[in-house]
Amino acid sequence: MNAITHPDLTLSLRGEQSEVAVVTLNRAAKRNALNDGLILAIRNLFQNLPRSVRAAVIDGSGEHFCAGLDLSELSERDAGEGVMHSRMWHAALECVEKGSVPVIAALHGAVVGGGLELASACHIRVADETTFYALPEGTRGIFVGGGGAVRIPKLIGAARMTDMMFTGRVYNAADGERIGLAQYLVPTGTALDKAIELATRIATNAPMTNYALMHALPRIAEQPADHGLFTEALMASIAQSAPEAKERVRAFLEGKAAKVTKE
Ligand code: 1HE
Repeated sequence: MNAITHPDLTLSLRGEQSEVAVVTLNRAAKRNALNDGLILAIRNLFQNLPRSVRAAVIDGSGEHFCAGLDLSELSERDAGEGVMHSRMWHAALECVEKGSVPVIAALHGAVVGGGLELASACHIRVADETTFYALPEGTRGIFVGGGGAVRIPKLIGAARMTDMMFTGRVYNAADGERIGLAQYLVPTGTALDKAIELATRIATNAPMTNYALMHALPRIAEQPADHGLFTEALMASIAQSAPEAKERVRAFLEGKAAKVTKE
């Protein structure tokens, strides 16, 4: 075990240049419920990914991706500690969403509560047919605290999230993809392979393009249109002036780069 791993959070490097990190929640006996140690380990790992890594995948061991907050720790906290706890989750998931590399969630089984909050901090979600989504916080007398109130409405709209929390509604894999909880729906048992395939492809992009997608696009989307258009112009200019961008465009003009083709 090196300094960035934890008994419940394993890291394996894939690809010819170790460019893809596969991060696995490894607490299957508790359905990968996220206790404080695991949340701090996620933060530490995403802050300290090896330099070779250009894209990452998060998956869960066992039958489920993640059962959310470890409820056995909840009763120990008073109100002030609850605020600090939620802020700890925010800091950790911020390291996933606005860290150094794009992150893909490979989903199966339960993606519930804080598990959905973790998945929604990733840039792409790939779900297999066993996946189901819920926010049981509503029926457990609590509220989301891991950034879900900010990120989940951006995926599915506030109305659907409100319904999920009011009623305990569970979305299956097909409906989850239809409403935007996942961008890909794949056969049972293949989410990790698909996520690694996507990560491997994303790792070949120009780093400045990936950086712009992770750090500029979400901010532009929250800016007033006039500010967003201005930020877009700055970001576009920075990205296209990188030597790698010029090489890629030249390769296309010389007939050496792939065309866009129908699937
Ligand atoms: C847990 C947790 C957990 C399982 N905290 N221990 N999340 C929830 O409300 C979801 C609660 N979990 C479930 O509904 C189910 O466990 C699952 C649908 C995810 C899986 O069902 P199943 O039948 O495969 O497993 P199980 O038998 O329910 O659970 C196996 C063990 O994991 C069992 O412990 P054991 O010692 O009796 O074997 C469970 O107690 C344990 N376990 N889930 C603690 N969540 C930042 S705020 C976020 C707020 C939230 O995320 S609230 C939503 C919490």
